[in-house]
Amino acid sequence: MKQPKIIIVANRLPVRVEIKNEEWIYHSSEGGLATGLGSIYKDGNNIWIGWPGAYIENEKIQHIIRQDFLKQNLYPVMLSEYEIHHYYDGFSNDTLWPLFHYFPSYASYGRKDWEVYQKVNRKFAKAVTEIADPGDTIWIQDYQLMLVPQMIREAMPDVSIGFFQHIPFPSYEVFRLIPWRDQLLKGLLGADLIGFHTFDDVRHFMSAATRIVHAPSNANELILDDERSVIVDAFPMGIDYDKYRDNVFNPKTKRNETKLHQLMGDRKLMISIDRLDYSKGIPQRLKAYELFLRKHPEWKERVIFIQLVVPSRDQVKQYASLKEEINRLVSEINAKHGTLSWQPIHYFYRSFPLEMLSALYASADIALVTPLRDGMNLVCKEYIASRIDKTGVLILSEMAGASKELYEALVINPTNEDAVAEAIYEALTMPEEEQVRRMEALQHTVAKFNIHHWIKNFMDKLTEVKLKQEQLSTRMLTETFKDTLHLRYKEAGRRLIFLDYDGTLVNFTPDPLKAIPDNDLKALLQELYSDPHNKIVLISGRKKETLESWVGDMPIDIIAEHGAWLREDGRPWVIAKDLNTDWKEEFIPMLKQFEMRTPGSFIEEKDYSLAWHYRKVDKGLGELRAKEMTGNMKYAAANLGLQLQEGNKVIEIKSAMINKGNAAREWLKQYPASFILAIGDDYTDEDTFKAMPEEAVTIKVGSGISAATYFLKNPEEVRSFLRKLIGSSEDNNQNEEKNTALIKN
Ligand code: GDG
Repeated sequence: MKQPKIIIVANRLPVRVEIKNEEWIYHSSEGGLATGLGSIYKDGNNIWIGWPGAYIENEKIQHIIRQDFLKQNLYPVMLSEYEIHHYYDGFSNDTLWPLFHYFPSYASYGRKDWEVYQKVNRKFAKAVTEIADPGDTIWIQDYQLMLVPQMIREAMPDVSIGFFQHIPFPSYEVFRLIPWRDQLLKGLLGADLIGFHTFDDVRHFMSAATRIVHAPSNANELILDDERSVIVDAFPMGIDYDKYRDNVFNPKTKRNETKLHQLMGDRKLMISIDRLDYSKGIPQRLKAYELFLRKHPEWKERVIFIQLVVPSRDQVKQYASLKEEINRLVSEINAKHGTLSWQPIHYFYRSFPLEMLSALYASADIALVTPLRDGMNLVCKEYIASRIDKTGVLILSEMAGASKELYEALVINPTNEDAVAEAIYEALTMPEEEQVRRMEALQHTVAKFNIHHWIKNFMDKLTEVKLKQEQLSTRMLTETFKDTLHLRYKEAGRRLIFLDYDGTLVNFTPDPLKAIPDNDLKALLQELYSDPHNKIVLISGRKKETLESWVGDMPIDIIAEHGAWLREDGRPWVIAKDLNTDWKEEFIPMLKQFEMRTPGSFIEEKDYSLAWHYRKVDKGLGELRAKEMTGNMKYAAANLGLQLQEGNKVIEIKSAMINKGNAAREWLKQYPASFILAIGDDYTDEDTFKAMPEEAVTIKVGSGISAATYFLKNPEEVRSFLRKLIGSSEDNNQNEEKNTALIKN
C-alpha cells in the first residue's frame, strides 16, 4: 500500500520561476510559510501545489518546468494572465481582501472575477485530485482558494482536508455583503478542520456559518447535513524563531548594522515595515508620529523613524492613491520638522534583503506596528526574535491578530493618534529594566509558539478530527448490523420499542403544531403495533392532547410530557405521580418577560411543566436569552424541586422527579421483553437511553455525545431502519398508496 502523503495547496509555490527571452531561473521564497512548511513538503512523497509566479504559454517550456518542479516535490498549476487578473487581482484582492479587512467601500463585486475565481479554484482542486490518494492529508492555504475544500470533498469524500485562512474572517454583517457568500462558505465547509489566527475570527466564522447554512453547532463544531462534523479553531501562526535570531549574527547583517549606527549616531531608532496596503494604517501612523513631535518637541533631533514600504499592487487605484498620500505626508512632516542635520522620517519604497531587515530589527529601539486590521502580523514577531540583548519596545495595534498573544507590548488603537503618540513617548522613555522584563516575556511566547509549533498543532488537530469522525462512523448503524438486528427482532418472543417523536420519527418544523404524522409514518406505526409480539411506546415531551389528537386512535402506549402523563393501549390517561403545580404561578410571569423581549419565542403551558420555545427566534438571540433564562432561574427552580431542562431550541421547567427515563423504567418492569429498542434525538432522550438494560439497542438520531450505542442520521433513516427491522418490503410510495386507500375506506 502507498504511504499516505501530505499535499499543501497554496496560491503560490515556494519557488518562483522567472522567464526572460525563453530562458528561466528559479527563485526560492524566504517567506515564513515557505520556510515553515519546507519541513513538510520536501519530505518523502509529500508535495506542494501552487502557481509558479509566471505566465508560461510555450508548452515545451511548460513541460520542462513541470519536470524540474516535480523533482523538488512541487506541482505547478499553470495560470494565464487573464486568469490571474480576474481570480487574484480581481476576486481575491478587490473583493475578499477589502471586505475581510473591514474596508467594504473599497470592495468591488465583479461577476467576471467571481466566474474566473471559481474556474481557477476548480483547476487547483483538479490538480489535487490528480495526485491525491485516499488516506492522504490535504492542507489548503488562504482566501484565494476558499472553494477548493468542497470541490475536493465531492471528488474524494473520505480524504482529510484542512484549510487555514491567513487574513481575518470578518463579522457576519460584513461577510453577508458578498453576493456569493453562500457558495464561499459551503466551499470552506468541505474541509474537516478550518483554522484562523484568532478566536475572534473563529467566532465570526461560526456566526456566519450557522446563519448561512443553518448547521447545528456546539462551541466550535458544525454538523453538516451529511453528519460530517467540521471543527473550526484558532491556530495563531508563529515565525521561524531560530532563523531570525541566527540572522542577526550573519556578517552581512552586521555590516548593515554598522551603517545604520553611523546614520543614527546617538539618536534612538524607530522602525515600521509593511507591504503597501491600506489595511496597514501607514498614513494614520505618520500623522501620529507628527503629533508626537508636536507634543514632545524635546525629542526632535533625538529620534529617527525609518519607514519601509514594500511595493505591492500599486497599479490598482486605491494603492496608487495610498502611495501618493504617504509620499505627501512624509514630505510634509520632513519639511515641517526637519533641520539641516536631522530628517524625522527616512522613507523607502522598495524591498530589502533579509540581512537589511535583520539589521533594522537588531538596531531599532522601537518597532511601531499599527495596522488598522491584520490577520496576524509577523513583522512584530520577527522584531522580537531579533532582540538579542532583550531591550527594545514593541508598539502594537490591537487590530493585529498578534495582539491577542503579545500582552507585554504597548497595545494601542491605531486610529487614536493621541494614544499612538503617547505610546511612542512611553517607549522612548521606558527604563531599560522594564524593556527587558517585557521583551523576555515576549521572546518566551514567540519562541514557544513558533512556526513549527503552528504546523504541528494544526496537523495534530486535523488527525484528531478525522479520528473522531471515524469513531463516529463506526457507531453509525451499518446495513450489515441492521440485518443482524432484523434476525434478533424476528427471533424475539416479546419486544418493547420506545420511540421519541420530534426529531426522531418526524423532522423539526418551525411551528411545532405542524409536525403532524404523515401517512407514511402512520402506516409504519400500524405495521409495528399490528404485530402481537410488539409493545410500542411513544415517549415524548409533548402535551397529551396533541399526541392524543395525532395518534390517539392507535393501540399504542404513550408517555406524554416527559412522563407526567401515561396512556396504555388506548385506555384513559393517568398521572404518573400526583404532582404539585403551584410553582407555575411564580414562573409564568418570568417566562412572559422573556417572551415579550424575544420576538418569535412563545410559552407552552403543559399540565405539569412550562416550556419556552425559541426555534423561530433570530439566530444567536434565542441562545443568548436561553442562557440568561437558565442563569436567572436555576436557583429558584432547584429550591422548588424543579429542573430546567434544555432541549432542542426549548427550555422546559418541570418537576425533577419527572423524566423519560423514570417513565421508561416502569414499562421495563411491567413488560419484560427479549428485544428492547429505544430511539431518540435530544437531551431528554438521554434519560431513556440510560434507563435501558445493557442488552437493549439504543439509537441516537443525529450526532454528538450520547449514552446511546448507535447513531442514525435523521428521521428518514429511522423510518427506513424500522422498516428493515420488521422486514417490511414496502417502500414509501407503496405506503402512500395503501394509506390513501385506508383513508378512503
Ligand atoms: C498575511 C496576513 C499574516 C516585509 N518586507 C520585506 C520582507 N517582508 C516580510 C516580513 C514578513 C512578511 O514580509 C510580512 O508578513 P505580515 O504577516 O506582516 O503581513 P502579510 O504579508 O500581509 O501576510 C498577515 C500573514 O499572512 C501570515 O499568516 O500575519 O496578517 O496579512 O515576514 O519580514 N521580507 C524581505 N524584504 C522586505 O523588504 N526579505
